[in-house]
Amino acid sequence: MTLILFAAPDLWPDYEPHLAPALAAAGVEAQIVTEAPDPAAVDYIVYAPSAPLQDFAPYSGTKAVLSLWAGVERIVGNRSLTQPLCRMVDPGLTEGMVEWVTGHVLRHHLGMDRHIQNPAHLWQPGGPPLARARPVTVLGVGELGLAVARALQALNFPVTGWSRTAKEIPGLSTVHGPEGLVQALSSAQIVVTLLPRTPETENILNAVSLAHLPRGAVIVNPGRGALIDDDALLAALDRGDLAHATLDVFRVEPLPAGHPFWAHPRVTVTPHVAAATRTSSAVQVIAENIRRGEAGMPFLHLVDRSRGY
Ligand code: NDP
Ligand code: OXD
Repeated sequence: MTLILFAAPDLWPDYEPHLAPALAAAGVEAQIVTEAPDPAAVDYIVYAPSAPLQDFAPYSGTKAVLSLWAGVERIVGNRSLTQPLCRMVDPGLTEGMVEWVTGHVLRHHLGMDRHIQNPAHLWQPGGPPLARARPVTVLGVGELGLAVARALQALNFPVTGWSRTAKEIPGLSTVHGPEGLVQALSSAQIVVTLLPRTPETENILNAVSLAHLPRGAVIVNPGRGALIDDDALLAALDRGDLAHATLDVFRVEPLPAGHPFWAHPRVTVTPHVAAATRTSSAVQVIAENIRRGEAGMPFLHLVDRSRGY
């Protein structure tokens, strides 16, 4: 079977030493290539959105496209892509996301900035409440949101999770749908957005929904930039309705120089670094999916085109 990697050229040296052994360990005999003179003979495409490939039609014999990214909004609507599309669910990526979110939530919960940025060397007594008194809402309780919710719960934050469909998750308070969103935001002092970008989630945090948050709430967005209406967010920050927004993802990346987020005193910009796909664990996921494909078993992490994630 032939596998082709379509990604930025600098990713190949990362993947090459790991992919072949992972496939061999999964019992799959593979020829790994970066160029295909006969696209119809390619069995699997490992794909990152940074790759120039946009026309999947010539890959008529391809059994699956395996995304290196968790978020698939840049590829899911591609009409030439008729092959099954699997997104990345990588334990290493999840671990990274848990660390990033926990760090940024703790920064705001503990009020760390007050002491780190203290040029006048003021002695500022008064500590934060315990985490048990700081309700957190996680928008999206899929692979990443649920792991984040569990980590925050382990620190005693009361966590509410919001999803599209109703969920019974032991020990986690969950709500769903539009009414659930109002409920989830109304009590949240910190909101973490881990939703995919779809037509339904675009601008889910807008002037109306943001107004449900208690004054002084904080937003931490490692999901996608388009989940938030930028202007509504800036207005809420300027009024002091929101205390801070920590943003990892943006409508345009890199965030253009001069964008108001860069200089806003209540915004922290991080450059889409919340959680990277980790080569050593991701190749295991790819190999397992190819093993399944070759054995005629259903693929893991299949994207539902109608939902967009
Ligand atoms: P999943 O598909 O596992 O989870 C998505 C969650 O969002 C599910 O709980 C789903 O609900 C919920 N959801 C989707 N649409 C709606 C809606 N309309 N209303 C309410 N809830 C909705 O995705 P992951 O957890 O793996 O990833 C989430 C996102 O994180 C990715 O799509 C990507 O954008 C982002 N990401 C960012 C990274 C970074 O470095 N900044 C790295 C990796 C991912 P339900 O359970 O009902 O289906
Ligand atoms: C992803 C991301 O979706 O890095 O994997 O944002």
